[in-house]
Amino acid sequence: MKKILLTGALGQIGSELTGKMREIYGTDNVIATDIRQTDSEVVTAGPFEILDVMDIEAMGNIAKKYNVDTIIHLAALLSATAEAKPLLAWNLNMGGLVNALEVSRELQCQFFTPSSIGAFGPTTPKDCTPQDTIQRPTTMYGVNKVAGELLCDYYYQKFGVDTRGLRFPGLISYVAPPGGGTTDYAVEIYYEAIKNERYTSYIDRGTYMDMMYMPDALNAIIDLMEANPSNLKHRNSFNVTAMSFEPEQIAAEIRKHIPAFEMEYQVDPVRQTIANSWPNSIDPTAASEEWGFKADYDLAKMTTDMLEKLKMKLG
Ligand code: VAH
Repeated sequence: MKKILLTGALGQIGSELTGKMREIYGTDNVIATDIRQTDSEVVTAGPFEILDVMDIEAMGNIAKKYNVDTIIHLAALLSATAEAKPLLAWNLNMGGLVNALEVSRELQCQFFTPSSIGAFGPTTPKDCTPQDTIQRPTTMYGVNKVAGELLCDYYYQKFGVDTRGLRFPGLISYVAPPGGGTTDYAVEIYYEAIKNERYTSYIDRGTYMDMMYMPDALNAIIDLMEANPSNLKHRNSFNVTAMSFEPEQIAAEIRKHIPAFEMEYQVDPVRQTIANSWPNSIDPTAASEEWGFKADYDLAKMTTDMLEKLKMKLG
């Protein structure tokens, strides 16, 4: 049975991936770590350790203590925060990654870390962006993601570490709010629609970005990590997406449930510039062909579920 260590387990992905992995692999086989502790089920329902991913010795000690064979490295700063604090982002996103890769190499662990559509830049083909194409991002986050993809491929080729990754689009979830991302508007809008029946978007109308509902993201991570390695022509990282939309489209979908919903715009130039540098839509064919990737949620199905779950969560 797998023994899995997650870093950044209290983040947007980790908050849900931890529970799902504990359901599949057994609670005691999934060790959650994060730099802070909360009263979340991630902490209270199974093995949890405080870990600063910049401390390679502490990471190695935890991995050896639980005899892990898989590392899911999620701890990182997202695009908007990284753009505000580029040096911190370089040090944390790259320093944490190389530490996790080194521990994986030493203990012969299977390894996963997410990349992002942020790994593409203004010179990348914007529509149906291919799996293999130009990657000249103009953000620190994008530089981190491209360097991370190359580093993970290097650790596979040079040291035989079974590294795998996914270029995630914007992820939408109702459990843990995202923090510091550019696509966060597509999460905030649902909360504001229920609380105030209105939302002021910091991303301009007409700005298309790839998105995915969290259940599809969790399934993609697990399916990729369980995939037969002999079928993988790529590893770091696979394009995956479920939909591409612009703010007016998600607003129109919400109005099917909340007819009075109103959308306004107060564009944030920093996050708009980041969004403009990313693709309008990416091509997930390689993921589908090599390990059977398939998304279940489109905008309509996601909106129905998000509003239903948030109405319960927000009471
Ligand atoms: C961000 N949610 O906005 C992340 C993600 C594609 C976007 O990488 O930074």
